[in-house]
Amino acid sequence: MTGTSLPTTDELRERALAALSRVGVTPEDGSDFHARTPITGEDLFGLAAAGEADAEEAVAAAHEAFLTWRTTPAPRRGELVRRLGELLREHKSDLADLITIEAGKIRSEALGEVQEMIDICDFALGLSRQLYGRTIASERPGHRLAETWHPLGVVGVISAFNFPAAVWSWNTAVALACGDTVVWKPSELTPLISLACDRLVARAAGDVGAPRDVHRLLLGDRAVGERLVDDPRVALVSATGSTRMGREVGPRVAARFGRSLLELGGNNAAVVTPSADLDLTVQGVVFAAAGTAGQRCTTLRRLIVHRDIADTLVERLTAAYRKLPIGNPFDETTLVGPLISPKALDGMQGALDRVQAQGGKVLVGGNRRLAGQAPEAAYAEPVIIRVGEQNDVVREETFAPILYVMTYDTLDEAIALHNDVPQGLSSSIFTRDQQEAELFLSSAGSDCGIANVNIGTSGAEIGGAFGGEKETGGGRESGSDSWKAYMRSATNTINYSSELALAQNVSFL
Ligand code: UN1
Repeated sequence: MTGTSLPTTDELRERALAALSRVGVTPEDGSDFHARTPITGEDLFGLAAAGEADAEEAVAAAHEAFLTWRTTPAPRRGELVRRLGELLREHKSDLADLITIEAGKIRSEALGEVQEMIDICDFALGLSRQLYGRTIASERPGHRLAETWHPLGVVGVISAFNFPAAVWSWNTAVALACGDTVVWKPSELTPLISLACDRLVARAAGDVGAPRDVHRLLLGDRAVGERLVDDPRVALVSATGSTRMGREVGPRVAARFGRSLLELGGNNAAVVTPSADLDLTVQGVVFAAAGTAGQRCTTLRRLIVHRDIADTLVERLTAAYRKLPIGNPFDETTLVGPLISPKALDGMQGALDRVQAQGGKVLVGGNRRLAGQAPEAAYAEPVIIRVGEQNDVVREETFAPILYVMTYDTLDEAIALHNDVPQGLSSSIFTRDQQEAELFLSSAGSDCGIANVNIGTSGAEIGGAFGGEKETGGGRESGSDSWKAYMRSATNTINYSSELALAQNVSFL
């Protein structure tokens, strides 16, 4: 299937400007960098970038706003995220347009990303009435021991192109409810959706009487991100991106005793056992591996299949891959949109060449598509490739739709293979055998931050904590008690007696 014809860059430019204008943004003309669309691979228009002086000003303003925001009662802070959630609902279609235009996501996934933002606003609103601390039994008579939670400060959010809005919203909605303020440095590849999100927070702040500077946006390059990393007023740096980026950010923030929350690479695998429901497995695998053109950090990249069912499953998967409609992400029938850039396509080709040099066999996919119609764009057929047991390339994350298939004989072997990569974000097992499922979820099973049964590795709900182990960075964002990363706790000992009793029975004076 070749997919439908692509819209022109002019049409996309108009559509982007219309969406921006409905949200309330008039992009400031500039020539520092260009908004671009991977749909045609061409530039949309020039934009002005923030420099280091802007970063300084934004952090100072956000810090000033923090000093009042931290004393605003948390349920009142919740009103800001409630209003933001309302505005996101109102502009769901506009925001999805911008995500499709800039990140190339198909319509349904772009709408899903906005839904994820709406969901986290609902969550953060509830959270604003649930920032609970504990009371602890004191060992001393007439004493109370309590734990209280307090806002942390300015949160620097550094986000990636692939979830240009949802990952920002996980951080921002929770941080704002927690009494923090936010300075955001988005990916240079997705400035327009960032402008729209910033505008909606500003509108929400205006509507509920919160300070404008609870949120500031910095459209800029790496130097701007570095300012956030190094500024001691930025109490928490929450960064999403490559492991290479995290290796720089983590130590730099630690050197000033700041906090960091890192969401780095994923190189996620699924184990398929002989008892698996293959209809469900095929659907789950195709969405997780080929969905979003393989550009989620939760994308399924390694399939570890029991030897007895490998041929049957691979046959069904390759048949499904052959039918994947690739092309215009605005077309309702398209399932695979473009890769973000020609550089991503080169990375994909490079990985395929290396795996094949090590004996890997491409089973389906791998051709470039639509090059005649859009020479600057990067459309590619998702690939399934069978690899031998010894293949180093599978241990690296390539941000493209490549699924490596490996076989196993015993579940212990499958779990060892599964965990034998430096990353540890998401994982799943397809099985109808309860013992197998429980073993996979046990401490002797998957070593990832996310471990699923009978669903793929991607598409997590916001209610759970999101993040991973090992080179994924160890951070947890979004739901559950991830909010604790955005606050500081204090332990309070209150003596309501008239005696001064020392702990541990120490006597003095
Ligand atoms: C990411 O790819 O950076 O679980 C985030 C998922 C989405 C979030 C992915 N809810 O696939």
